[in-house]
Amino acid sequence: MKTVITYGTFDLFHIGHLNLLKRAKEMGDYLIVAVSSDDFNAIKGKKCQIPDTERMAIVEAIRYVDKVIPETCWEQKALDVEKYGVDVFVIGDDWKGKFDFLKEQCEVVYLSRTQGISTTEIKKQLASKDK
Ligand code: C2G
Repeated sequence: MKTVITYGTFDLFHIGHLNLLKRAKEMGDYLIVAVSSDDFNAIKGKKCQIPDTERMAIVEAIRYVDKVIPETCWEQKALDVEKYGVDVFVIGDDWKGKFDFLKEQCEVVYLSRTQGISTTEIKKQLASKDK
């Protein structure tokens, strides 16, 4: 069994997130998704609209996803790769190069992002409609 892992906030879930998870699953047989906790997002400087419990439940309900774990710190990736016997680490290419240190433990793949959609953009559009 080929295990794939990816990490993300998945706030205001959208097609860019879904495309990433679909393509990540296509790289193996078992997909683990680490969803950033609210506390960790505060460290990342990201303010979420949707609380971590709900973001995890939404990701868990997606057919491509086999297991959801919390992402609580930057350092957990190397430990997760060992703990879950991960073969492939996947993330969007906005992070290109940032996780190359994992290449000692597993394959590292940066997938192209879906153009024209982002949580930040969704928030901006909603905010401008309120004006
Ligand atoms: N994504 C994408 N296309 C978009 C938007 C997002 O492919 N239009 C991808 C991102 O590249 C990422 C995943 O969807 O791989 C989740 O995106 P975010 O929720 O924005 O994740 P982020 O906050 O960047 O968290 O430790 C890593 C971080 O937790 C990643």
